[in-house]
Amino acid sequence: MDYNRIDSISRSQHPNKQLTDVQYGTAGFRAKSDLLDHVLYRMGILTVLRSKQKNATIGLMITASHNEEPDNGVKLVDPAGEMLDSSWELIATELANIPDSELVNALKKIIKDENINEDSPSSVIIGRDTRESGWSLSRAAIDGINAADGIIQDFGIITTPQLHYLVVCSNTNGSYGEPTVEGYLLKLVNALLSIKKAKNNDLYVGEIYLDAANGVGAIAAKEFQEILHDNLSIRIFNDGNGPLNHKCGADYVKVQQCPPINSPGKSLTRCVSIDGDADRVIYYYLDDSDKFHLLDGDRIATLIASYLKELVEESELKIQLGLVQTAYANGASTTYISEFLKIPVVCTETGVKHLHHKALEFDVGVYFEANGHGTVVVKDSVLKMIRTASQNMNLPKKCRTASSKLTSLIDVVNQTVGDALSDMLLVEAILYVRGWDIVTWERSYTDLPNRQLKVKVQDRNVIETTDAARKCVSPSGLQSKIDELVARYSKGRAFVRASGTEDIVRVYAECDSSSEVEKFAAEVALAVHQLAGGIGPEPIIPQ
Ligand code: G16
Repeated sequence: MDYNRIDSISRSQHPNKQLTDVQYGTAGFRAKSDLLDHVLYRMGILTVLRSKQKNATIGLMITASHNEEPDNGVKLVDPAGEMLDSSWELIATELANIPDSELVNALKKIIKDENINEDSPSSVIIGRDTRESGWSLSRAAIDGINAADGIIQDFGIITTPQLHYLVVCSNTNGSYGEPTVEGYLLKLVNALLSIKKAKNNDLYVGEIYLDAANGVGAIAAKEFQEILHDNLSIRIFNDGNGPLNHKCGADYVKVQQCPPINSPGKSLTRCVSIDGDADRVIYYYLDDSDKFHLLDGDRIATLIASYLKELVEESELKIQLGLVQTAYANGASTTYISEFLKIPVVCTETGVKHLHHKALEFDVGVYFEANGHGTVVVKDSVLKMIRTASQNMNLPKKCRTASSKLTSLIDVVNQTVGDALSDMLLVEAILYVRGWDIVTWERSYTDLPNRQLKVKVQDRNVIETTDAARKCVSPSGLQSKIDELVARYSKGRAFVRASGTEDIVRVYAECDSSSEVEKFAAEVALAVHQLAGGIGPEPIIPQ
């Protein structure tokens, strides 16, 4: 590599002004966009090194996902479509923060420590969401990739899950799918249409209203609609004419527990909200009395897992099914999964990178965060077994048919990462085959009332947790205060953790009383404010 060139471009065009340190968090770097130029240049170089080390294509996605427009960020994607390995997250953080004068030596050290052959080829796929700052940040990443002599495929504005799909297709010689956006759209739509033969079925009506968070998902949803024709009508709103993720999108609807701006007022309409880069999805509707009902990631996970379980049993194949959640999962969903569905369920830390890896331990692993981020992963050997069984004429017809239905269902899934639009098509497929409307779907269990709050503190890193974020070990005294509050509420549960995508501490509380849950959450938030260096006004406890 030409280190002089790397150094001179760094100093002249993408200097580290050392305004503030950035960290590779829950899903990459995320900060105000004007702090990120040098980070993107350096991540461009780092992806080239990672590509040389893995001898495979690496992905670089410029997005701040659910955050509002002034933020931006970057997620790096490893060869199998998974998030960057955690050991490289540390390398990335160090590289992003060092002064310009140390850049070349830091790169040489990475090459030595990681045993990278500088002469290996390298290839990087890049994409960005619709944020205005995305274009110049993508130029910075491209400068970094070029400076390190990497080969670039720039797909411009695409969704995060499309980028993950493209990386996997490139690394599997097309066996997962064609490495183009069109290949992605056709793969998912064809799989859906092999299941869904008509627009309506019993209570199921093939029409949904989609809140696209004014983000890139609106573009992808329009492309889906063009090839879905009238098999599914997607009525898109918040399609890019308003501010990104502002009073709309999956995160807003989930956390505020209310419809997004511009939502149709019609009762019992099946509505879907996705986030700014289209990797999260939740459903909601208003009932006859205009009461808001949320069907979040837990609900989507249970719908998918219960249908998969039914098909696995019918196929008589020996397949171990499992479900992965985080501490944010509603307690009622976890009880329903373990006691009614009788599917093994495990809890991991927040962040799809944690859930994805845990899900890979099952033959078929369904993972979902309550915020709507999730997918299904299937072991290659298991997929092969299912496909073979679907064509084995020696098996009873019932078993063959179930295997064949399993194959089609798995094809609707973007296994590479949580994908709002693929998940939405999967939900639509299951509701269709079951002949369910959204009310029937919701009947499976009743959520415990819950509330999430954000607390601003001087330094969110003072919050340290263990046990998949369910216990707080620092600052001292905070967990015992939380335990004391939890004990006051029937079916009470609460935890706090530092966000890895926003400069805040998150608070979650649930209990069996909707009239008390706001008070409960505010009390926990107040404890954080008092014991963890809160700034700004103290949370107000409702009377
Ligand atoms: C990212 C991660 C998710 C995580 C979310 C919130 O989502 O991919 O796994 O749940 O951040 O993380 P935190 O609570 O640490 O802020 P997205 O959609 O913003 O990329």
